[in-house]
Formats: sequence, C-alpha cells, structure tokens
Amino acid sequence: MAGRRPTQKLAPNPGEPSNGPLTAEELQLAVRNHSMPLEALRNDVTPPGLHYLLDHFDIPAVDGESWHLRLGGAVRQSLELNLRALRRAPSISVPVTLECAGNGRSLLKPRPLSQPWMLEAVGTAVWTGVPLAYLLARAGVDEDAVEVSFTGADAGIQGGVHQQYARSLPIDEALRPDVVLAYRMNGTELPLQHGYPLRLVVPGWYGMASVKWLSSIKVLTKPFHGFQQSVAYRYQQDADDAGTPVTWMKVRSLMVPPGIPDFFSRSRFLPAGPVMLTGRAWSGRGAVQRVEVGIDGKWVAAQLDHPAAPFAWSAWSMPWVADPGHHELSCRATDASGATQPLEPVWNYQGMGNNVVQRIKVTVEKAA
Ligand SMILES: Nc1nc2c(c(=O)[nH]1)N[C@H]1C(S)=C(S)[C@@H](COP(=O)(O)O)O[C@H]1N2
Ligand SMILES: [Mo]
Repeated sequence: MAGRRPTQKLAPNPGEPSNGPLTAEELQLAVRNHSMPLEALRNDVTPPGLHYLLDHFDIPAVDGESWHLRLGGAVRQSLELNLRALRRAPSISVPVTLECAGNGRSLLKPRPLSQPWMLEAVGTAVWTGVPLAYLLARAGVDEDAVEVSFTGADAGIQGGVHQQYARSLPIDEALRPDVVLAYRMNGTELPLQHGYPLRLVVPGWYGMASVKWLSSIKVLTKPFHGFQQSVAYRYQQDADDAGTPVTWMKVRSLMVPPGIPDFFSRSRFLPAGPVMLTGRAWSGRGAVQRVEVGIDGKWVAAQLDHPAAPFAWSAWSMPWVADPGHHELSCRATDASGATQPLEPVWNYQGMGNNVVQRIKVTVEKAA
C-alpha cells in the first residue's frame, strides 16, 4: 500500500511552547548567554562586558593571524582579505543599539523553548570597521544580484540540521553606507564572544542579522534559504505556518529600575520623595518620537533626548514624587511610523519581537 512518506518538518525550537517551569536546557542557554543589567541603561554606550550576548553554538577557534575573509559569488572580482588588509581599508565608527529578536520571549504564555530572555537582551556599542558597501564596490556587484549572504565560522546543529551560522541581507540593505564589517567594539579589539576577528553589524535590524566570526560573504542572484533565515527568525503562528521574516527592531523603551532591589525577588524599594526616573528608547526604523511613563496606569510624557546617532537609543527622563505604598511603573515608546509598544504581549510561535511595555513593581517606604 502506498503510504504518505513521513515528511520531516524543520523546527526552529526543540518542542512546543510550554506553560511549565523553566527547563534545564533553557537554564543551560541562559548561563552561556546573558542580557544587559538594566542599570547599564544609564550609559550612552554599554560598558565592556555588559552588552548582551547571544551565541547559538560555540565560540569558534579562530586564529586572527591566519584568518582571512572571502568575498565572492556574483561579483566581477572575488576578494580575499586578511585582518591587516581590512585594517588598512577606509573605516567608519557607528554607534548602534542591538537587540535580540527573542528579547521578551519568556514573558509569553505559553513560552517558546529557546534562549529564555526577559526584557534586557539589548546593548549599544560603537562598532568600527570597513563599510560593507566599500568592499562590495571593490569587488563589483553583478547587475542581477538580489542578496548577500554572510557565513560565520561557528558550527552546530539546530532543528536537526548541521549548519554554520549564516544569514543574508537584501542587496539594497547590504549597500547601505552604515552597514559595517567591524573589527573593533567601543575602541578596543572585537572581543572573542562578540565575533573576533570580524563581524557584520546591520544598524536597525534585530541582532540575528549581524553575523559574528565572519568567514565568507557571497553575492547571490537567488534568495538565500539557510536555516537561520527560512526556519528560524520568522513571525509564525504555529509550526505549519511559513510566517514572515524577522527584520527591523520594533519600537521599545526600558527604565532603570529605581531604588534598591531585594536580592532574590528583584522587587524594588525606595524612600518617599522626589526621584528621577530614567531609561532609553529605540526603534529600528524611524526615530523614537515619544516616551510616556505610566505611574499606576496613568501615562505622563517623559523628556526625550536626541540620540547620539541615527541607530543609537535615546535617553529619556521623568521626575516623580514617590508617595508611600506600592506602585507599578512602566514606560512606553512611540516611533515616527506611529508604532507604539503593546500593553500586553503579542504571542508568536518562536517568541520574536515581543516589545511589550516593561512593568516594575516598587515599594515606596516612608522616609525615616
Ligand atoms: N556567527 C554567529 N553570528 C551571530 C550569532 C551566532 O550565534 N553566530 N547570533 C546572532 C544573534 S541571534 C544575535 S542577537 C547577535 C548577538 O550579538 P552579540 O552577542 O554581540 O550581542 O549576534 C548574531 N550573530
Ligand atoms: Mo538574537
């Protein structure tokens, strides 16, 4: 009897979303990767070591001396460049706020099983390196090019598929003047965990686009279908939904939790009286136009500063006179497109782009 051949579906995550407690596998990922402590929102540029980190597989062993980048595919002239050659090429420095597309995942119910981010998978760094557009121009991109793919040196298995981490960009994005092949982060050599010796940084896009430990770049005349593009990083409703690709960062704001934390619960305590509430806001596409602070559900406009650069976050602040008792603080940003943060999480199967407003419970104590 002719039966249906069992089709093996490619899965981005290792199982259906769960309402159960955090699993040992999620904890394992959470201790390898890390988010940015919210108090680091005080800084324009995230201090060394506090920028969030997400590595899918292992940090690859790359020898910077013998390493070189290959750029080929649909180009007039393939290039092969070592680190010294790249450092001699024209360079730019771009302050960029990067956020993981899975930020906010663990606030979803049920919770997609992957890196269990809360709210703070974000950071801002100054990336220095060669504009990608410069190298593409040097190689001479063919007229029928549609995308450019980027392959990292790190390898692993995800969804049962052996792979090297790889992503692509549409050709128009790849030719933007601010997309950088970075060999420095905040003025010092690119740290191992952030992609040494060379990484891509795509300002405005969620972090997955910024491929680390680059080994090759290929100009393509057909769309790229790698796992991290066709299976992972999609907004989908269930395992059978092809979904839509995750691209630009949605609008988001975060607040430095005021006062002091309880060690274990992280709930906050502060004395009654005036306190300056501060934080940052960003959006991948279109500047942040407004930040509001919610005090027990009542929204008040915050003072919003100009960002240091088009793709860096903006500082905001709002004075508050805290009166004794329990309060809930929140913040909500709106960008130039009119997009604003939702009050409740918007669920999707992979837990992508959850830009729900942050809520902080505080206990205000009578001044002694
Ligand atoms: N080669 C490679 N590049 C990668 C990744 C990876 O696992 N391997 N992770 C991506 C993801 S999902 C994010 S959010 C960012 C994280 O960059 P950071 O660790 O420097 O903050 O790198 C991206 N680039
Ligand atoms: Mo990510």
